[in-house]
Amino acid sequence: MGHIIALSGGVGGAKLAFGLSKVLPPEDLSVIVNTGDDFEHFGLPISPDIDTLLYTLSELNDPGKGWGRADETWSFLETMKALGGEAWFMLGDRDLALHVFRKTLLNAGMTLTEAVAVLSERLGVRQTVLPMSNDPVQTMLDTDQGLLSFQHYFVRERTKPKVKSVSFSSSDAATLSTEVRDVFARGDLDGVVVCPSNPFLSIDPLLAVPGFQALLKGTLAPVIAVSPIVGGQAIKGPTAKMMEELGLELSAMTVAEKYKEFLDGFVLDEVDAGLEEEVVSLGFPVATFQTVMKTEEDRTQLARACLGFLKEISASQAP
Ligand code: FO1
Repeated sequence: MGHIIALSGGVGGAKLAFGLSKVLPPEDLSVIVNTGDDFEHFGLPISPDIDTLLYTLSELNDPGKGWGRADETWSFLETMKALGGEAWFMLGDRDLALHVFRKTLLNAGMTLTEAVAVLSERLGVRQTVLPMSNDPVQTMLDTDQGLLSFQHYFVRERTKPKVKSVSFSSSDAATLSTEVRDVFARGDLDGVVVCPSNPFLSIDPLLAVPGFQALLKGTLAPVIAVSPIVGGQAIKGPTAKMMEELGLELSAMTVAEKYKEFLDGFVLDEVDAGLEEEVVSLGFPVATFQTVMKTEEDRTQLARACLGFLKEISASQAP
């Protein structure tokens, strides 16, 4: 197998990226990550999904929460609370050091991609973790309580506001980084896997960066996606509530339709085998695997299955 690109949001996507990291040589995996959830807090740039990938791939992550570090302490947050400062966003002490360090790298003139490369190296991550763009793109939710940025909606307001629409501020002005272009241009690129992340909150920001969809449509390597919706239920996060509010059918078929322009294959969970015919009618092959990843074994098994599916698609497309 040559090089593989994974597209990921935070916790759900990181599970499959972790599985891929266990079955591929580290130099053969690049993960392009959503930065629409990024925001500034206490004057620090926070990149939650990038950090979830860094902590997951370095195995420093808190497996319970899925984000943040396992060996965390909370003195900073407790002190902030005691002072009457903002304490709704759980910044752990060790995590805080990473944010401060990232800020010093950015202040020194590095792009976000360069700063993430330094953080990867320091944390012992040997795979390539790439922000979707070096330019700021913010996921904004128009809700019954006004316009909210992602972390304000998701963490501060605990997804309670009713979502009317989702948009990505400044996405028109964002550009693809050289590193993202380069990884798609690799001659040994053997596949792209859209991880089971929220299509509307985690993958759409990537697709909103001008030129990103053209990379997915233009690559000769097969592009597959793993459904984050299993049995009509979202695996994680606010997907289900939000899709309902936006009037979208909570089905893997909605996801397949959304991605159909650039897909060469779609992965359904075993429980959704009944949808196979309907998805195939969109014009690409469908594979049915166990996609719910509770254990490390589940993650590596799904990763292997996805790589096998990519190989099958490539073989069927060969002249
Ligand atoms: N998610 C929460 O639900 N509550 C938090 O307080 C929180 C803090 C946090 C701090 C650093 C970090 O890297 C991630 C953090 N997350 C938190 C996760 C974050 O909101 C992610 O954007 C979501 O999990 C969506 O991917």
